[in-house]
Amino acid sequence: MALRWTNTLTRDDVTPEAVFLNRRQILAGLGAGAMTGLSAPAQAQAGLEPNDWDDITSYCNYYEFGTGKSDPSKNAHMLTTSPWTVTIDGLVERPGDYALEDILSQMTIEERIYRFRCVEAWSMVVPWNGFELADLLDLAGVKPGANYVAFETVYRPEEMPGTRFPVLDWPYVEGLRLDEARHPLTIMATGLYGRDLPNQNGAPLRLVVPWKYGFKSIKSVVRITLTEDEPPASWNRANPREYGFYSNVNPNVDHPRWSQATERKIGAGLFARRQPTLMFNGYEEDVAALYKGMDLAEFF
Ligand SMILES: Nc1nc2c(c(=O)[nH]1)N[C@H]1C(S)=C(S)[C@@H](COP(=O)(O)O)O[C@H]1N2
Ligand SMILES: [Mo]
Repeated sequence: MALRWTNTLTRDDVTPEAVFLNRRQILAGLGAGAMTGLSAPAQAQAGLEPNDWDDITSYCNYYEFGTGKSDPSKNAHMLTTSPWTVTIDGLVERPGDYALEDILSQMTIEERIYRFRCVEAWSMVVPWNGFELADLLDLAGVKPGANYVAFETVYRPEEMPGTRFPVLDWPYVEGLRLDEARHPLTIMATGLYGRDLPNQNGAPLRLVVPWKYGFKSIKSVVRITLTEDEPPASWNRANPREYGFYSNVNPNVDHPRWSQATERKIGAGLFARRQPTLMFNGYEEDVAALYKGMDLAEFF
């Protein structure tokens, strides 16, 4: 589909100064080298050695391709990821169908090494490549009155064998509060280890929110809608008692069926010690202010 907007903005025009400074401060807190986007304490935490390519691309959750951890790596090649269009609509100044290549030409792709915590008490550390969601929101121009960002995954039954089963309501949907969406740790990932994102990991464009459980990080995004009210989220809708809208990693709030206090790092070996799970997945210093005054046992 054709691009329905044009603009001559540069990155400096579309990046509000506050977000830009915030990113600089975060980067300034880093140890030598990599642009990981982590605060110094988050980076210093143990176990931030990235998982290897094979673990990251063969142990996946992408139910549209089956519910087994290895199903996505076997089936996701069926998904056509080019050309790709993202519809951005709702409370935005420039709604429309944005061709992915046009989006990418305006974004700065960085590497971010994030811990990724999954609700079933396993974790990985993933070197993503991507851009900040805030920059994409600025491209579309968020209107006053928008409080939330809703996301939708592509739904193509003929390419997605797992959608024959009513495990979830398809298409997969997720949502963030606008301030969570604009946080500099929140990225849209387009790659892994400097290579194109494999389909099983959500090609060509997926959300990564490193302080929340994995299911928040919706894959293969085709629609982003700015809304006034809290949008639906697939796992919350399927089982609201077990999965809240916020889905922040919180070792103090157990899942009804398992403890959330520790995690097993994938690839660390069968006999490796479980690691204590950190509040907000280790990003507490960066994100705790977003939830000041909220009862996180109620808003889980
Ligand atoms: N569209 C879609 N997005 C999804 C999922 C899914 O089933 N469908 N699974 C979620 C869950 S439960 C997790 S843990 C992460 C896994 O991401 P990864 O396979 O890249 O590790 O993707 C999330 N995004
Ligand atoms: Mo998950």
